[in-house]
Amino acid sequence: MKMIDLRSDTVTLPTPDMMQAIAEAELGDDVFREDPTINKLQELAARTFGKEAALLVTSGTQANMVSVLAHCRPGDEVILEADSHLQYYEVGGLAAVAGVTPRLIEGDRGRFTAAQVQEAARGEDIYFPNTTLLEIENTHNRAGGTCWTPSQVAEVAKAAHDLRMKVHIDGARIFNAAVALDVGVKDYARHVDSLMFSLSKGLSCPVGSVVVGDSDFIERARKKRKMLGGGMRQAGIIAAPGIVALNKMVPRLKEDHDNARRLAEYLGMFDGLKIDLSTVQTNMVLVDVADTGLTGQEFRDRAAEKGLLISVFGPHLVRFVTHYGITAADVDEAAGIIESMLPRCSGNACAIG
Ligand code: TLP
Repeated sequence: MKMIDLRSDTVTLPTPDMMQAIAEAELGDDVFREDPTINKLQELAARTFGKEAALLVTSGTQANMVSVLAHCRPGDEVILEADSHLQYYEVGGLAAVAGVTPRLIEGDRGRFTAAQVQEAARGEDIYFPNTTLLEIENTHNRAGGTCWTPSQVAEVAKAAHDLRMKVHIDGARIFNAAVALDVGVKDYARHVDSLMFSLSKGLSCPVGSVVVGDSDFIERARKKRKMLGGGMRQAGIIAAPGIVALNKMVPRLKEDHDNARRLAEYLGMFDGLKIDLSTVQTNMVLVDVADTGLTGQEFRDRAAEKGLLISVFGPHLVRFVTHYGITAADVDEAAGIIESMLPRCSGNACAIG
C-alpha cells in the first residue's frame, strides 16, 4: 500500500544532488578541524546568518543542549515558553544534563512579549537563581509552526539583554519563518547571541543541525559538543548535503506552506475537525479531533490503516506536516483519506468509516 507520510518534515530523503554531494565530499578529521566540507558548511552558515562562526552538530536536541551549556552554569535559570521543544521534547536535558531550571512563560501561539520576560526575570536576590538565558522557538512547533516576526524577536531580546541575559533561538525551522514572512534569517540572528537551525527537517538533509554565534561562544559550544560525544570525524558526508540545502532548498519551502494551507482548508470543511487557521503559517496543520469521538491515537491509527501517517500531538490533537516529496496531489489524497474516516450519519445513527 502507498503510504503518505505527514508525521514530520524529518522523514524526508536526501535529494539526488545531496546524494551526489555526499559521494564527492572531500573529507578529514573534524575533531582536528580538518574536514574541508564541514569547514565550508560552517563558513557558509555563519555568512548566511551574519554571525562570526558556526558549528555542525548531530541533531537539533544537541544544538540546543550545547547552546544552553555554553551560555549557562549549573544552577542557573532559563526563561522559555511553556510548550517549547526544549522543555517539552528534549527528555529533560535542561535539568539532567545542563543542571539549569526552567522558568516558563505561557505564550500566545508560541510567542510572548517583553513585558512577560520582565515579569519572569525576578532580578538579583539571595533566594533566586541567576537567570542567564532566554530561549525563543521560531517557528514554534507545538503552536503549529507559527512565526515570530523579526521585530517581535528584537523586542523580547532587548528586554532580556537589558536584564543581562543571553538570548538563544531554537530555529530548527527558522527558514520556514523567513520564507513565510519574506524576511532574511539575518533579520532574526542580529538580535540574538546564538541560533540553531536544522538541516534534517524542511531542508531535507539526512542528519544534522548548525549553531551560529560569535567566535567565543562557538568555541565553548565546540567543547561542550565534544563532552556530549558529538565530536565527529569524517562528517563531511553530513555537511555536504547541508551545503546543497543552504544553496538550493530554501525557496521551495513555500511549496510546503502552500500545501499545508491547502490541506488545512480542505480538512476545515469536515464536520468534527477543528482547525485554527490563524496558526497555519508554515508547513504544519494541527487538528483537534475531539468531536469525532476518537482520541488522537485512535485517529492516527485509523489513518495509518488507510495509508496516511500523522503524529499525535495531544489527547485529541493530531499534527500533519508537509515537506519535500509531498505534492498537492498527495495532500488531496490525504484529505480524502480523512474524509473517508469521518462519521457518516443517517437519522440518529452515526458510523465511523
Ligand atoms: N522536532 C520533531 C520532534 O521532536 C517533535 C518534530 O517532528 O517536529 N527544536 C524544534 C523546534 C523541533 O521541532 C525539533 C524536532 C528539535 C528542536 C529537535 O531536533 P532533533 O530531532 O534533530 O533532535
